[in-house]
Amino acid sequence: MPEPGVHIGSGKVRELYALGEDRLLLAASDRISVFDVVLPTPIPDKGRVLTGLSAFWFARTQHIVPNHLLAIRPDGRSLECGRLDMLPLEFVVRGYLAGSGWRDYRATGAVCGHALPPGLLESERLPHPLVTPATKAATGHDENISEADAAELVGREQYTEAREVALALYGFGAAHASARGIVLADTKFELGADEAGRLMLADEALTPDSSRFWPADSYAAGGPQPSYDKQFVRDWCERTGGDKAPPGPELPADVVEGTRARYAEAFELLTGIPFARYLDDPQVVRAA
Ligand code: PZK
Repeated sequence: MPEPGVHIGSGKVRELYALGEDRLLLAASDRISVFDVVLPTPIPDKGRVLTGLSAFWFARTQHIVPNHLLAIRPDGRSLECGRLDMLPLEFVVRGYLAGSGWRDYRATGAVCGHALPPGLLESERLPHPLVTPATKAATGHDENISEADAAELVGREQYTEAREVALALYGFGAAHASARGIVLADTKFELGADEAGRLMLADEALTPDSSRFWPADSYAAGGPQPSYDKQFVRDWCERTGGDKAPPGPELPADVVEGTRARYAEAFELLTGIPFARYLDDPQVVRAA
């Protein structure tokens, strides 16, 4: 096994290691978070699904923006990446009215300062996708900011380029997903600059952990939509009660298996590649 490198960061379900000066290792665990709480029961191969999907999208969006991916490790759950100067922003792109966007709209008639027509329904498709940037809070939750403030934070020119990239990536991902029976409701991107100052896509991209995926066949505006990947877990948590406070509940085997199957199915629908082939050889997602 190669050097894991020096541990330099933890996300809720991922770890970040330094590989020398200018490379990083992004490792995705099998942990799952529901209602913002990481559960004690892992979903086997979830980290591989997310890593494989990210690598799939990185390989297919290079015409929109270059990215930090250097290599997929043979374990299928970790990516070697170029170290970038990260923009201190998350680029959230919303194509549908869901989550905090819906709550914001119901309260104010706008989403993060973007005024919208009256009478839109929960989960309705927006007239056009919106970019709603957020600052990455060191601890706790990300804070939505206006596009004007985001532009001030990173400079107007860099902001304008990054928001166009985010919209193009969303458009590409949403069209690809839609042709395969999945609605990409919204997603978030993280971008950085390489040593030459070129904008690069980083982090994970267009995965279930960074996006809202809905099954297209049951989509109907006018209420909340089931999550493609986490709905079994959410339903079970709701049924068995609990206060959504940490530590979350242990999951029963049938919920684990059902959820694992949903992740594998999302991988197969989006990539067109049998998940077993990815497990056998993770490099299969890199071929165009
Ligand atoms: C970077 N994160 C977030 C993700 C964590 C933390 N290519 C890059 N260059 C420099 N920094 C980062 C990246 C990327 N990607 C990403 N923090 C820094 C993050 C996963 C796990 F602990």
